Amino acid sequence: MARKTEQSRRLQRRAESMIPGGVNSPVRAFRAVGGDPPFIVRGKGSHIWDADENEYIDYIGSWGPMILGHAEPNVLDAIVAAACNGTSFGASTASEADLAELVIGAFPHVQKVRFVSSGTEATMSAIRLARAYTKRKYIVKFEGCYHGHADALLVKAGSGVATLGIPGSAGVPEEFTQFTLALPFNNLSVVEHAFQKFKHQIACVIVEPVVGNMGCVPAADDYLVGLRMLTERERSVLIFDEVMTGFRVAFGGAQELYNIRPDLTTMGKIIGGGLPVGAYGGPKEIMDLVAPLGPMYQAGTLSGNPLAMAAGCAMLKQLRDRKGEIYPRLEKLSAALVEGVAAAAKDAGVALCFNRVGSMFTWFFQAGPVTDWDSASKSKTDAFGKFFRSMLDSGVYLPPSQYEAAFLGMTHTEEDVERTVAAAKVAFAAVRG
Ligand code: KE4
Repeated sequence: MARKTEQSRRLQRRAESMIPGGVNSPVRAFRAVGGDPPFIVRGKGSHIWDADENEYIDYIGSWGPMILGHAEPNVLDAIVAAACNGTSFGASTASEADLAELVIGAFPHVQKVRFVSSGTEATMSAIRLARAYTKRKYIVKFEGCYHGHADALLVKAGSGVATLGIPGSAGVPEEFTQFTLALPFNNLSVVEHAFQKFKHQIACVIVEPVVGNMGCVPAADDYLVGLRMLTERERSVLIFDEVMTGFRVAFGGAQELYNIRPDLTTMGKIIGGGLPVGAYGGPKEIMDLVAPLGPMYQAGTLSGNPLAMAAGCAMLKQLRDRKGEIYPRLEKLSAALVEGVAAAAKDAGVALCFNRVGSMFTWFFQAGPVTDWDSASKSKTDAFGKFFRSMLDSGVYLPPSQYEAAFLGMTHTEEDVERTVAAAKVAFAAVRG
């Protein structure tokens, strides 16, 4: 039965008249997959419903935060209780240290943490802090990694290695990216080369320790260890951008999973329980440079907002208290889902590979392997678009881009997985056309 879309189309037209593209974040506009985006009216557990009363199994989960499912009762209760006391004071509340304690308890390499309102603010601030700490200008990021939309990070990789970043967005002057090196991911020799070329000038290396933003791409064996050794030797700050991986791939994030000590860690998504929270943290030696203690300035009207802190605390307390149950369950059900769909592709003769770390994963429409942006970008995005639209019509809501990670949460069920694999069989037939 064709999915009804009349109400969502009406809402899209209304939104477009007042909001660029009708969306407050570009990926939501479905430009990469075509068709009209459903307007969501509610979520519960692993399911969401749109304005035309279509029901979907949701594998976006707000791009990561919904690891315990939508409308999680403890998170809702915490938000309501906090809201009854007021929504924001611009003054300190105990809830900020409550959340800080939970974050630091999960991330032993974080001695102090500062809360902001988005992952973008977290990474922007961490980079400023790394520059303040090292008194150096250059930064290294990797192709296919996304760390939010701060000017210095909106760069296209330069051609060849160790060339300076080229602005990746209108409105970003080349002066703002002239100190940004955009290098291929999963290649240590180009990082070594950059440190030789810019000796004692590189303030930090920022990396998604499991990349989610070119689709899910894990680090090659010893890659993260290699980055740690190089940055240690060169006295450059290693920043693990754990906005997506924090509390996702393990309770203590990728740094727990791979047993690597970064210098600074950025977080977001899950730590806000679905409300706007970002964070950056690390050793006191570095964090005490942050105003008002030190000379590195960063501020925010709604930083540490009491409702967001309450939601984050309710989320992290459950992950802490149930981690022995939660992470093995996510691992098991995610493996069943990802491998079930891959088997359906094989049966249908559709070229597909996948990467998965815990409950974040991506199916790539190509034979693979996908280990960096160069290989990821060889995916057949038209085939992905056909797959995506067929899955949506079957009631399965996937990230609307080949180059995004999907997420499974604690409220997804074996029945959800069975229905998703069944829908994939239909979708692969559509892809085969
Ligand atoms: P926000 O500013 O969107 O809260 O966080 C930026 C960010 C930083 N670091 C990593 C590793 C991230 O994945 C993100 C944001 N992730 C995207 C998903 N690809 C958010 C979705 C969107 O842009 O709408």
